[in-house]
Amino acid sequence: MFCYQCQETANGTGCVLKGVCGKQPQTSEYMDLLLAVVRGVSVVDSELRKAGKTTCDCVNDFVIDALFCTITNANFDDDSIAARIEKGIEIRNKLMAKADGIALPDYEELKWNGDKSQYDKAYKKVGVLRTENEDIRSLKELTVYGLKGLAAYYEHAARLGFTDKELINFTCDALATITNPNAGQEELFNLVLETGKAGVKAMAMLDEANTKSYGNPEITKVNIGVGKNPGILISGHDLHDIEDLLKQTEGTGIDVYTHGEMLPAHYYPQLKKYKHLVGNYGNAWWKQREEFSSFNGPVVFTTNCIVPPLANANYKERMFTMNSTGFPGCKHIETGSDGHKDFTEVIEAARHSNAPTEIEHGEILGGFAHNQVLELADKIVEAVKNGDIKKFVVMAGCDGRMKSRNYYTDFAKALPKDAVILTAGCAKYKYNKLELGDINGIPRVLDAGQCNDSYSLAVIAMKLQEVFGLDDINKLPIAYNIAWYEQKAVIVLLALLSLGVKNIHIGPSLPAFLSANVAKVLVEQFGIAGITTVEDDLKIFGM
Ligand code: FSO
Ligand code: SF4
Repeated sequence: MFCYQCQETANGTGCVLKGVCGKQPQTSEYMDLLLAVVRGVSVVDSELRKAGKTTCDCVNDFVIDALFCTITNANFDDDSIAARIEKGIEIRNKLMAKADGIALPDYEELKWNGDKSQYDKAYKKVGVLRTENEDIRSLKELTVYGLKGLAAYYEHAARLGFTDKELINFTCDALATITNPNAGQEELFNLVLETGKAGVKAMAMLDEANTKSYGNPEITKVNIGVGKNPGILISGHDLHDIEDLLKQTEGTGIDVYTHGEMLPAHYYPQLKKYKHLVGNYGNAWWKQREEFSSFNGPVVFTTNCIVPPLANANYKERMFTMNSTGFPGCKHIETGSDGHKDFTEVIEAARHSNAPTEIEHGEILGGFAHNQVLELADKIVEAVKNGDIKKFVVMAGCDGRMKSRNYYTDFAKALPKDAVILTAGCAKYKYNKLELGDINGIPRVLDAGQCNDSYSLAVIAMKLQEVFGLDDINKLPIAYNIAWYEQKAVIVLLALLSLGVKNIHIGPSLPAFLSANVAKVLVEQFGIAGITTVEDDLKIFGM
């Protein structure tokens, strides 16, 4: 196996024996094959469209789901990945039959017949290392990781009825380009930037889907303690799933708690109205082994990030996966033909569970997505004009288990009192329980929501640019100190670059998949940088 798609990759270079995330070599190899099949489907889809022929709607869901299921910590279930490979081969062959008369390129991705007995040989030709030139490999992988993030956001929006065929076509065309062994550096670099633009579109679509379905997020205090009823813990990013769960648990005497990235569900009027959505239990994804043990009730994963439970984990039996996620031995809840899920089994498991064990007490504040912040715009602009707020620091992105991430807690604590943190994603758990106070009633940590709500932060920045009459978004008093872990953070980064944001610092380490030359171009063109020490970085950011 070879995988270097996430921040925790072994030795900062690549996982080769087993994933630090727990991914087994065979799972990694199946994923390489699945990605090759997705590329094959995309090449034919792209060629058919170029020739003015119709393709097949089956491409849409297949490509999105397959990309999503290869994101870090989403799926550890080889059988479910193998099933996707088989489905993809069928789709590719169906498309190839339609391409009769079109000269298709001579790619490995169009030749493999999907023979399961050949998996262990076939993956070698199509994995990440198939591209020898490390700069070309870097640009291709940067594109595909961005597309994985895009696919995740697309899927959530699609489940709420929002789709965009242009985004699907872009995804397939981009995958077709990276399939070409002769694609050049310039073409691929432009593709990376185009992927960022498509990312903005996908994030805007998800923002529209979430807010049209559940209302605009509003300032909300979220309980972090527990009640006396048994509970169901729901993690991940899919708001459609939590709505289904809230509807089905209403009046049952079972409470619903959010975990990790599901915390922002509390900010939406049409979700917070459910009285039995009682709180957020625990922290970011990587603390789940302890927190799921003490939660006592069933846990449902709507998306990544799954940490493989230890062999003696007391919660494996009560762990359920959904959508693109999977874990061997865990129950997978399918989406029904009406687009909804049936949580009967989860509810039944909750009935036989004890109430959660309290691990902390109090409240956290959030709900500062663009609409809410723009309602406070006058107050914010006044505070900036009179010097009470001197700097905004975007600290969006991911949390993770590496000790080096304590930097972000220290950085938040060390910020001058006239700085405000704008956050989104699970990175916030590094500082959202600190008492950082407020400036003229404006909290010093403004949480917009999930990682996709980084879009909200961009909207806020563009609004401030307009209010202050600036010709360049980079003239705003905003610093970007972003933490990354997996591929959704990649599309967030590419999206910010495509909006013209410069001098973004990313940590706790730079991606292993950026070759020295690609990193150099990003530094020269966009001012991308890593992190150093809290003290030095504060100086670099002019604080
Ligand atoms: Fe965190 Fe996991 Fe949202 Fe990621 S939960 S790490 S960036 O999936 O997607 O922020
Ligand atoms: Fe390693 Fe990250 Fe890939 Fe897992 S996702 S195998 S930790 S690089």
